[in-house]
Amino acid sequence: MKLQEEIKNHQPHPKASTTNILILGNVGSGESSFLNSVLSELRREELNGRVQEIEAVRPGAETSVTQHLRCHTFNDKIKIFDTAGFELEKTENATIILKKIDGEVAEDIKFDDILKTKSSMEGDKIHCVVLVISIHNAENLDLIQVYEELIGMLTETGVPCQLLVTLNELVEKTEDLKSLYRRRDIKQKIEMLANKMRISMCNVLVVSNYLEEMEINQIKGTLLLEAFAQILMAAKPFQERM
Ligand SMILES: Nc1nc2c(ncn2[C@@H]2O[C@H](COP(=O)(O)OP(=O)(O)OP(=O)(O)O)[C@@H](O)[C@H]2O)c(=O)[nH]1
Ligand SMILES: [Mg+2]
Repeated sequence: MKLQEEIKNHQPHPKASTTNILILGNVGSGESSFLNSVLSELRREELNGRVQEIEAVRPGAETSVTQHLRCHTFNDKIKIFDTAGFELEKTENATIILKKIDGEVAEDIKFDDILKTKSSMEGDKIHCVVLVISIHNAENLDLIQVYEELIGMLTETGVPCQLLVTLNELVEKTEDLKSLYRRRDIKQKIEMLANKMRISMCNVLVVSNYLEEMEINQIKGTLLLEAFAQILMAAKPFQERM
């Protein structure tokens, strides 16, 4: 309850009218699932605890299910931008998006249009980028290298970045989630990812998204809200420096 309240009461720094979060990752990493899961938690009273699929999600898709850059506003204070996941062979899409982050992104434009239009868009400055990766890619060195480059670019622009690791069915039984941070196998994989991507462990978050559940539950909910609260917190110092 406390976490949900904390997020509901979130106020951006006075220099920003909303806190703007961009979710980025490779196809199928769980970007839209994370958005759906977090919003289901935040809106749990009005949804009566049901899980809501706001953005479409599809297992095993090779090209991105999400086609447009889409903005979701929560409480008029938080904007979350869900993007089309990039394919490993086409990572220039992600790179170009990041290059523009210093500028702005706008809702509802087609992914390709973001790449074409440069300065004519009216949009929002991004205050934090959430890079999503699935733990099943923990050994995918090509992908890890791309993430490392993206993190490097973000560090250069000064935009805060959080790495969000989504779990898979092998490691996300309720019992596992209860003791998530005590599990050596998960911890090792995440530390290895952080190491290879050169991102501090304090900027790494782990969640298990709602997929087949009809209703939210406390164990997943706590992880999701903790992650989201940390994302909002990461955005603040950047807003202050704007
Ligand atoms: N087990 C498990 N599977 C997940 C989780 N998050 C995502 N997935 C799987 O990944 C699939 C794709 O998730 P999406 O949220 O659509 O991925 P996306 O990053 O938005 O992908 P695109 O929009 O296609 O670029 C889901 O249908 C699930 O099968 C998770 O936390 N746990
Ligand atoms: Mg998606």
